[in-house]
Amino acid sequence: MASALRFTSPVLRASFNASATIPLRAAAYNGLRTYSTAKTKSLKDTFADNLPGEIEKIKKLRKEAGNKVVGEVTLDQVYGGARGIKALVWEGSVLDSEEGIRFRGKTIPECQKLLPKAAGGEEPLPEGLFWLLLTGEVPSEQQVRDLSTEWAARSDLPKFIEELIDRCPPDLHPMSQFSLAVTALEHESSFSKAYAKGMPKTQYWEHTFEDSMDLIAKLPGIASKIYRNVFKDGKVAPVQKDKDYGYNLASMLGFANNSDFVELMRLYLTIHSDHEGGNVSAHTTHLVGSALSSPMLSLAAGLNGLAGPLHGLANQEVLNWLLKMKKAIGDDLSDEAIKDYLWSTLKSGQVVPGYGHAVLRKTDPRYVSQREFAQKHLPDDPMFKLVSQVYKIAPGVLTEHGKTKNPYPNVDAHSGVLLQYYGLTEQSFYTVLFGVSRALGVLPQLIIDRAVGAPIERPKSFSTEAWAKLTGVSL
Ligand code: CMX
Repeated sequence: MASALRFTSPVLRASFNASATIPLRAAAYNGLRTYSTAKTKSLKDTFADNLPGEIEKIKKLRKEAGNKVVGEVTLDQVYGGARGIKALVWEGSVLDSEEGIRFRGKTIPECQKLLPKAAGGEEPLPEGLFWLLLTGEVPSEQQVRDLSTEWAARSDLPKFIEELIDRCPPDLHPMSQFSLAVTALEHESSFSKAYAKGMPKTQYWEHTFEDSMDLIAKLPGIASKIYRNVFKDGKVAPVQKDKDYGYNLASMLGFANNSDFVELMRLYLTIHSDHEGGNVSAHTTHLVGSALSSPMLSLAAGLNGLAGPLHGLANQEVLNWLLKMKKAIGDDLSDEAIKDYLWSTLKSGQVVPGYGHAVLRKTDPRYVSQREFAQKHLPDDPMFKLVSQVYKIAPGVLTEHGKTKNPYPNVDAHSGVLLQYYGLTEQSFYTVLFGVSRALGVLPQLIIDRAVGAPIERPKSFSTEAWAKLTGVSL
């Protein structure tokens, strides 16, 4: 494996060679010998080869512009959830308020076109998106196939993780079970073991890479074990080593016989992955990771944030809300009936789930891609018709309500309806699927953070008294 590398930096070369002798990592490679014989360049080699150039870019930028002022901060921003404060570096994606997300400069439709697909499939494979996020390059079909094989090969769950999930009470929310299992995977962390042995900083990224790959590989098994335990017979189908990540997730959940659901999983995992660095799950993973907590502990922290109803849990809330609406209005999908229900939600002091966004000021392109999927695969589904009617009416009602800065739907407004159509009707599980995908977005940045030596994060805080003094206000 090492002979295939072309490190230009002596530091990296030394780092790679030294870490190749670490038993845990060597064991990982022993189990993955097939990849070293692949004709195409591996993801790790691609990242390693690009790294010196990326580090140089950051050095140049900081040398030439380190003192430049990039914005100002108002007191309202400080008290308003740090909204819009430019304070983070996130390489994988940038969110534009009007246009939506771009992954390494590419829109969702561009990714749908450019990223490799499964044989016979039309949706992008999430493996390709992960590659793009980590390296900035669109992988070849073979590279994506190799990554599918690698993730399948790393997917076995330690027995104690399965037992841990088995011991959870079925009414412990699936997101708590998910976070618990990811935290417990710390036991397997290559990063933590190497750190305890005194690894040098130059090796941080490689162990973070290995942990991230293991973690991603194991998430479908963990998610499926939770799903099958809580809602089905507890039995999980084995991973098929020659299949892609989305297929295996669908299969382990128990939906492999529906090729449209498999396609939905591929799309779902791709579009929910990354949404720049400031959202709660991404920022939390990055923040906790900045303390050099392992990828397992960092991701678990991010998942706990994703489990909040204003963030990822909104996908469960949306379907609950839609079902309640359906019960209340029956088959009457008239504009008036929808409008009345929206107002009743708002007047009872609740938010309309799936609508609004901290950054976006237009319909979320992740909503649009799911809508297009529905138009293609389930145009006559009554719940899709309801979602479409809400899309027609809600922006007007929310505008009239006058509070939200963005009256348009976000990603969570659509996903539940697609899942329930294929029989995945258990809403409390939906955020777990979001979490599997989110790992594909936040872990590349954690690898990058460790590779470029990002420091521990530590913004400044003041008490209200001190802010008042700073702004010349007497309280
Ligand atoms: N329904 C009713 N009121 C809403 C609203 C909605 N969908 N969205 C925002 N508002 C309200 C806010 O609660 C806030 O009210 P107060 O002034 O009384 O506190 C006001 O409008 C201003 O909020 P904002 O600046 O437009 O939005 P924020 O950046 O503060 O919050 C978000 C963004 C997503 C939390 C908010 O729009 C919301 O609660 N939406 C519903 C929940 C949801 O769909 N979350 C998922 C987001 C996507 C994701 O992370 O997965």
